[in-house]
Amino acid sequence: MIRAYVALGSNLGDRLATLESALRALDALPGVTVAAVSSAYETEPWGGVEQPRYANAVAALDVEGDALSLLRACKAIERTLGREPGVRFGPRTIDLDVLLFGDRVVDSPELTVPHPRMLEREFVVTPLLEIAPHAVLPDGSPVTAERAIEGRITGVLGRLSAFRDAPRGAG
Ligand code: PH2
Ligand code: MG
Ligand code: MG
Repeated sequence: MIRAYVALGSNLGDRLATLESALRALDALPGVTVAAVSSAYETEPWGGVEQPRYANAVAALDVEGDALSLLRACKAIERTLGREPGVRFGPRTIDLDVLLFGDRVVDSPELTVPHPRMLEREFVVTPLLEIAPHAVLPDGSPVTAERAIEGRITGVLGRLSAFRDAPRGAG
């Protein structure tokens, strides 16, 4: 079993309802259990495109399987929840990004893990450290907020009800 971390983001439609739906869909995947979920944060859009603020969160998953399968399942959930193709770094109904997959390094055309820009983004690092204060990168270095100056947090939207009582058993 591998502990993975996935970042969730939404800035179109009912953002919190979409994050909840994504968490339920992740937990419903065979071999995937949502083990913990951060608070939902409201964040400044990063990436140079004029767009609404995001709701962002991070989930800890216990996964039986490989990183590429998890990525593909995330893409399928994005489509199911109504994500449509759009501009790079532009607005989206739902975005699911694999941040960490145990201590694995993945460098393929389809997937790069650890997520290459995660440490620069407050909307990733703060929720990650909320649920995993001792998170480390595959090289053993700790995840810290020092460099997390993009995509700043402007407020806390609250806990997501779907998994409010996390941590949950893996059974
Ligand atoms: N996602 C993007 C582009 N910009 N900004 C914030 N604050 N949060 C995001 O999740 C985000 C973003 C594309 O994936
Ligand atoms: Mg993203
Ligand atoms: Mg993405």
